[in-house]
Amino acid sequence: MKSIGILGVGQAGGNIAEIAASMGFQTALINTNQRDGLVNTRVEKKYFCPGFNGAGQDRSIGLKAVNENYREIISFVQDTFKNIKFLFVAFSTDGGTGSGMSPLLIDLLLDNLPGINIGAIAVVPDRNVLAGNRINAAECIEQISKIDSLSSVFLIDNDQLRKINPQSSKHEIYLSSNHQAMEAIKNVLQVTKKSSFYGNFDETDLMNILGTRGVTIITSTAITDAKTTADVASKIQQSWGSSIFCPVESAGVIRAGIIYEGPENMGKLINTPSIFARVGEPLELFEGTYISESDPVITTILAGLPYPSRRMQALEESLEKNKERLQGLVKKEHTQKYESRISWASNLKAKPQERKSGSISSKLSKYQK
Ligand SMILES: Nc1nc2c(ncn2[C@@H]2O[C@H](COP(=O)(O)OP(=O)(O)OP(=O)(O)O)[C@@H](O)[C@H]2O)c(=O)[nH]1
Ligand SMILES: [Mg+2]
Repeated sequence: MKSIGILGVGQAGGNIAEIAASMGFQTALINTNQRDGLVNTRVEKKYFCPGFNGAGQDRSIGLKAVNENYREIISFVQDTFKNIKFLFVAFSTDGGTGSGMSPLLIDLLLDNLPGINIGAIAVVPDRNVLAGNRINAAECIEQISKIDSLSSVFLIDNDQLRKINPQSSKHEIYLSSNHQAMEAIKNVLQVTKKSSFYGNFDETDLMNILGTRGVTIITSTAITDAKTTADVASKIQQSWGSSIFCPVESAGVIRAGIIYEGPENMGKLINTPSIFARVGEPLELFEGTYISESDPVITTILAGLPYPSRRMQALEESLEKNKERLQGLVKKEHTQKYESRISWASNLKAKPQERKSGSISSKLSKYQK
């Protein structure tokens, strides 16, 4: 895991870095809030922006934190990660710290980490988040998508688990999504360490794929029950829609990897044209075949995909639908006041008695019989 580093920004980023640290990746985290970052005990290197106490879902505060501390942050990242080939910046798109800091931070790191590819692991929120979070996510993803030299962007879709488990707690969803996403990256990196008689998928192949600009996904599927090449292709295509990443929506894969692990006979059912029929054949394909007696599993990596516009539309739709109401809420914030209908009644309120001081002799004579 030494060649890939994970830099978490904000709470979600720190949690992803925590899992990555337990898997042996080099990790670090940045936050505007010490209390959030301190819980990620497995991440050894931490930078807390001085003078901040969280960003309270305000992206402009995250941005300010980078503006005020970018020199220290860049040196922190340069000093922390040693001999890595790839750095992933991990963050959620709908909070304030990670979402506000990461686009500018990534852009600055691209100029200051020569020879290291930079990618992103960005969390897209689930269906239950409110308008403010949706606005943050849309703004952040737009900014990320416009960064010129940025390599693979993995979009962790919290809604993928929410869909299947509407009753799950946030904590369960977060933990499981973080785990599945890092597990996917760890697995392909581990494959590059194996050797095969039939075709290796090596680290250069992986770095080639991950170095592609655009959205990347990694998915695995067991093909134990498959009988034909069409069965295998359909299993793989299903995995592109049901992984932890935003489902693949449209054609346009630029670089791809196909890794087969399992018995030799099942490997024969892999037919590249039918696998890519839906998304178009990539410019380059890197393959690996690892024969073993374990259950047959196919892992695919698709890179250079377009941003998922339907998924983003689902996120933005509820804002569009509620445009007037939301604009009304904002206006109301600054104009609203309460007028009491019983202001006349204030006069009824008891007034403190005034104590009039009289002379002693007049009081004495008042009681005289
Ligand atoms: N997958 C995943 N999503 C998370 C996790 N933690 C938070 N989220 C998502 O991130 C959003 C909240 O963002 P945070 O990462 O807590 O925000 P932050 O970057 O710390 O920014 P502020 O708290 O506003 O300072 C939630 O609505 C979720 O969508 C996590 O560990 N895993
Ligand atoms: Mg936070």
